[in-house]
Amino acid sequence: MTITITAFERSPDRGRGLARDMRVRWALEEVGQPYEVRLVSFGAMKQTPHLALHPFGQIPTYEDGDLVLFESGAIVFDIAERHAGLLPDDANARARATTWMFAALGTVEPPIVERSLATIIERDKPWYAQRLPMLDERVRARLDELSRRLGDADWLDGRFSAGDLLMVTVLRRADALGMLADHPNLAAYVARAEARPAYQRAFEAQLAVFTGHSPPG
Ligand code: GTB
Repeated sequence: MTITITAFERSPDRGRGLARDMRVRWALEEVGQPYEVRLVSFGAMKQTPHLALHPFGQIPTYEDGDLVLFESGAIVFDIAERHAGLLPDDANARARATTWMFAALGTVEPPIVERSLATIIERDKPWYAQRLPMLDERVRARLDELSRRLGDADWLDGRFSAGDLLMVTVLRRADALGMLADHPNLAAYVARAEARPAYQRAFEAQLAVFTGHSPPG
């Protein structure tokens, strides 16, 4: 049974790989699992067939035989648990990699998403100009802390793991806001991850949805 995921029929990011199907595609590419993509419109996302897969009417979803999952973090975790390549075998190293997965989604992603949404949703509100510096500061503080911890290491804890995969997808959203410029080690970390062949295959596949051209190969 082929794995099927869902993604935006028309992603508002215009193929920049910022929507959360990107992390699922990338995880599947890292572990060498083929997958199919069902594209959904904003309307279809909120209707019964899709709501049966995703209670909140969002993408991505993940179907593998009888198994249906939503929440990109849980999907990446399940892929990493079932297939070699994204989590270390050693129990302690595995727990640390899992910790970085939670840190990416629970601690680093929220201020970046809030900052990102403010520019989209609140730009015309009277409080926008006053609120923006506070939102920027929250992102900057997290990036400072993460940058200090990463230092000059290639990855967050030894070898590349699902923790790095999620963290990089989160940082790419900060990069799209121009917020990695003050943290060259984080920018280099993102570039290192983006150079991975699995990342590039995933990126090309989601870009092909936007351009309408098949990905190379
Ligand atoms: N916590 C969930 C998860 O991790 O899977 C969040 C899923 C989620 O937010 N999905 C978004 C969605 O379906 C798409 S990724 N939104 C439609 C809706 O809620 O009605 C978020 C996203 C959207 C657009 C950009 N962009 O244009 O840059 C980036 C990220």
